[in-house]
Parts: sequence; structure tokens; C-alpha cells
Amino acid sequence: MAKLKILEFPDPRLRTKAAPVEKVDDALRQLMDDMFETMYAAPGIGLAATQVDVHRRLLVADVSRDGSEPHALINPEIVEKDGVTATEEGCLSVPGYYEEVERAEHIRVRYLDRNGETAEMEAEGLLAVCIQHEMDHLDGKLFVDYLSEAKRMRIRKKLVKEQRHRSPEAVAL
Ligand code: GNR
Ligand code: NI
Repeated sequence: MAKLKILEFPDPRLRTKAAPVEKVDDALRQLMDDMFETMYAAPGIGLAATQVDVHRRLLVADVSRDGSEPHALINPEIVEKDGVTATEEGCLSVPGYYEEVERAEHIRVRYLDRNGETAEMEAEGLLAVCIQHEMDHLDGKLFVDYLSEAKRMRIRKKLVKEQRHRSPEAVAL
């Protein structure tokens, strides 16, 4: 197992649209295990492959407090959604900022499981919100995109400043 590095806004790699997974093999299962380890260590309730600079359609999530409900979804697709719910969201790629976002309250998702079998699950509440947040990452979208331009720019400026402070050579923004 290995902990992976999480990209931070405004890193342009977070804007990459992920390609479908074509083969569910041992290498992909290893990546999923590393993503779980990275998510639990952060700690976070979800992680999309995009955030660890792997541009394949794959996400992990666990909204339990004790690590007892791991979900790993490959090539996820929302096949049904209804209702609207507003949640204070955060993101491991936008550390330290929390803002309210509206999403569907209830979703049904079709995906491949870790054996490459087609599966479906229903989710509501925080798990539904989390899966939608992760699926946005796979399309290069971040929760800050739902905020006003002014708010997003303020967050961007502060994060760039922090990133420069941490590694003055690395950030050319
Ligand atoms: O850890 C996370 N918490 C969270 C809270 C509300 C809505 C979405 C999330 S996902 C986030 C982890 C993350 O950044 N996943 O991409
Ligand atoms: Ni996120």
C-alpha cells in the first residue's frame, strides 16, 4: 500500500477529463487500495483518481466514521436522480474551504466493481453528495466552480500563496 500525493487547486491537472477504465486488473485494484489508504489518511470521505493525477474514471468513498463502508466505483454513471439537497462541502484539493453546494438528494449509480462486474447502487444523503462530488472531479470540475467568480478567485489567491510558501520553486502561477 502507498499513500499518494493529492493535487491542489488551481493545479491545471485537476481540469483533466478522465478516460474510461478499459480493464479491471490487479494494477487497478492496487490503485484503488492506495486511493483508500490516501483517503482515510487525509482524512476524507471520498477521493477521485483525478486528485492523485490518474486520469481514469475511478473513485472511492466511505462516509462512515469508522471506515466500515468502503465503496469503489469504476466508470460510474448516474442512471437516476431526484430531489435537491444543499450541503456544506469541502475538498481535499481545496484544503481549508467549505461552502454550500446544491446537488441531487438521491441517486442511482451504475458502475463496475473491483471484479469488473456491472453493479448498481442507490445512495442518499452525504454518500449521494460525495459520489456526485467525486464524479465532478472525473470531469475536471471542482466544488468551487459552483461558487461566484469572486469567491473562487479569493480562494485561488489564498491557496496559491500557501503553496508558494510551502515550495517557492514549484508554483509558477
Ligand atoms: O472529505 C470530503 N468531504 C466532503 C464533504 C462534503 C461534500 C463532499 C466531500 S468530498 C471530500 C473529499 C474530496 O475532496 N473528495 O474529492
Ligand atoms: Ni474533492
